[in-house]
Amino acid sequence: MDPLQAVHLGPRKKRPRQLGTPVASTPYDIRFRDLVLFILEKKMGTTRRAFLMELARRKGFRVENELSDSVTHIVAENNSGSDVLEWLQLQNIKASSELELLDISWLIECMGAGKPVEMMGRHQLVVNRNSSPSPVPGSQNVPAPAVKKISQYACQRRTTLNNYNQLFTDALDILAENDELRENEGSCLAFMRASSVLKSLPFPITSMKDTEGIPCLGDKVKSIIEGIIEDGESSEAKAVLNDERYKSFKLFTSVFGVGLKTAEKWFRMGFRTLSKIQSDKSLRFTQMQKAGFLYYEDLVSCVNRPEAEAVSMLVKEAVVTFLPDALVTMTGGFRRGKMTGHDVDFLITSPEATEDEEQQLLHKVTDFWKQQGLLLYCDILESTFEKFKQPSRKVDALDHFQKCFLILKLDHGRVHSEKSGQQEGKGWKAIRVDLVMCPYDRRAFALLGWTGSRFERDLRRYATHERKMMLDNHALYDRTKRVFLEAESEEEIFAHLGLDYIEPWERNA
Ligand code: 8GT
Ligand code: MN
Repeated sequence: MDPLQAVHLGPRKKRPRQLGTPVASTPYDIRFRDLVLFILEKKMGTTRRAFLMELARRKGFRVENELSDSVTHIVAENNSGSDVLEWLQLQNIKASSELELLDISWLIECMGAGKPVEMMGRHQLVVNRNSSPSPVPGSQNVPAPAVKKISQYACQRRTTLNNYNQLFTDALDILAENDELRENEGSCLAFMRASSVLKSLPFPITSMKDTEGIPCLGDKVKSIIEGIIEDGESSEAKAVLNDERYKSFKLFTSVFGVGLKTAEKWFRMGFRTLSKIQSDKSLRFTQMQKAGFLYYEDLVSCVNRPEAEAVSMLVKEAVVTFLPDALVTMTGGFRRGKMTGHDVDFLITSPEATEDEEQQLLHKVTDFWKQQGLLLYCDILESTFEKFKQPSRKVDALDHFQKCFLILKLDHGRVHSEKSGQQEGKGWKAIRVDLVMCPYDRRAFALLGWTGSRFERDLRRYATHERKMMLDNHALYDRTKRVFLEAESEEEIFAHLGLDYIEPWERNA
């Protein structure tokens, strides 16, 4: 039965006893002793509240009539987190950081399941600190910051693409990038972590008071935030954007196949433009760089979602021709819900394939495209995967699966875009595509790794420092028990690590 219906249409008979009677008198057995609920009457009304309390108690939940210290979960309807905090403040109650503020949808789902269901981001009430009330004289101050302590690890935060602090994170990302190319690792990491934590906040920062209690914000970062609050822009980031070296590195590394080393060399040689580099007779380019220059315009214009979907069809069609049971999953930024990307990433695995068939697939698929004239560039890296190797200790170590880095020719005709009639020009677009082939029993680890962002690095860091485990794209190893922990899904990996599951679209850290 639809749990919503169960609540809305169910019997609304009044409880025989008065509200306010001690909970001990409840006639129902308490089955879930870890949670103590309190249902807020505000905006819900007495009748509906009484009904929900009765229903929850009947299902074995402990529900308090009055708010007390023992309450662990406050459930509210049509209230924001700030509304609830305001109400608590008026009651002279200090909200502890342990207290969960949840929307009624969570309770309704619990009623449907007959037990507590996992609290997801959509259930949690958002506290907008800017709208939180000023302290009432004489009352205890409700702590202004978000009710739950923000973790220093991205894998314990939910980071959607809805970034309230882009003004700050754009500046911090530029500063991180500048430090990366100057090989200032410590400073780069500090800016990246700060940017990442700000991306997870459910409210915009408007004053320095808002930054209190947020981890990963050092003095340098705070002074940058302060500058942006005062001037509406960051003078530090602006200086970087005007810096010769930074501008050249950005330009040079925008060519496929050009990394920091090559960019550094060209900069030192005095180059400042791509055209001068391309026409210089003394320079030698790799095959990758040649392709990078050849398809430059297409590759710098980002891949959009209709194009990514069209590539997905192309990949699936080719893969199942050779391995009908193969599973093809789009990973990377597109799996996290991004609307654009610099490439399209896919993970391929097959439950039935022999090792030989597995090894042959990427070769067969790319040969197939070559025959059709769709393969503009191809570089296959063979697998160096070893079954019993312990996961790498390095957070950004590359994986050992067989993979290929490609540029494919995508015909406009294959793209189902809103903007139809884009038939001018050459009729196709060059697209960067990465394919990874992994053994079937490692697919959950590979998927988690290739879904990416900072999230993945923090997951590994968390495993190492908080769980004495080692995680990489291939496996999870428990150092205390000295065993490999297997997983059929990403959910199982989170569970092994004792973490709440975070959906791919909440991993945009
Ligand atoms: P994008 O939208 O710019 O394409 O961003 P993205 O999709 O998030 O990043 P990506 O560079 O395309 O890589 C996808 C994820 O795969 C990243 O998180 C990256 O860390 C991860 N990844 C691995 N192994 C490897 C590898 O060997 N090469 C590359 N390029 N990425 C890898 O786990
Ligand atoms: Mn990608």
